[in-house]
Amino acid sequence: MKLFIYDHCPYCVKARMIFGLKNIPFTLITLLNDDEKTPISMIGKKMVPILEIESGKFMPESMDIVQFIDKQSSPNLISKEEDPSLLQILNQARTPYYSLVMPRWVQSEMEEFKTPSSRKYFQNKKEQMIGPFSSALEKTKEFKIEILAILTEIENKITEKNTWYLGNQISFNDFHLFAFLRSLTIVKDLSFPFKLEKYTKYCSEKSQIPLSKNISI
Ligand SMILES: N[C@@H](CCC(=O)N[C@@H](CS)C(=O)NCC(=O)O)C(=O)O
Repeated sequence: MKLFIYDHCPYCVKARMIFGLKNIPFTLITLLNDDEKTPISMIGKKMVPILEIESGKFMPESMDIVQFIDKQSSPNLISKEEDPSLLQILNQARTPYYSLVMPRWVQSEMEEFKTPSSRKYFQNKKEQMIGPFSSALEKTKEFKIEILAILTEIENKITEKNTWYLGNQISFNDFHLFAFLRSLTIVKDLSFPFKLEKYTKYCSEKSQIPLSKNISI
């Protein structure tokens, strides 16, 4: 099976996680960010992740991919349980989160940004969402303070002896939370609270997804 992704994409992290957790071999293909033709030819729109189940048979939507792959082999690992209060926190974090990560993603060495046109495409598109990247970078200090308050709120919801968000059972919560945390690992000098730091490293190891490299801004 082939999984088409962007390295920065948190939804792609969710889809990648299930392969690593279940140790299922797959081919990871990173598309250029300005390649509209390939995803549109597969699923009719420009969106990743896309799973190619077999030649010419495609599946979009991260959590559908997670459930599909989980069902392919026993044991089925994933509980569909979602904590509404966690989802609410992650949703409320959108402005500081995107403002911190987007201007950094585009300056990173991630494969989807290896051409000038792919970087330009991303910046044009996402500046319509969050405003000029230069302004977001100037407000780094304020956004870090906001995101640290959010991380502390999440820190207070997890218990040190638990492996996963809900305890010993991995659930949808872990996909949403690790995808969010992994993105933030690109931000220089943003230290996570103790339990979250441990949790992030654990998820990275179990799902075989490296954390992002800090970039120097
Ligand atoms: N609901 C979809 C959302 C996927 C999504 O929004 N992917 C983003 C990348 S993070 C995308 O492909 N956006 C189009 C673009 O960046 O041009 C899922 O869960 O897979």
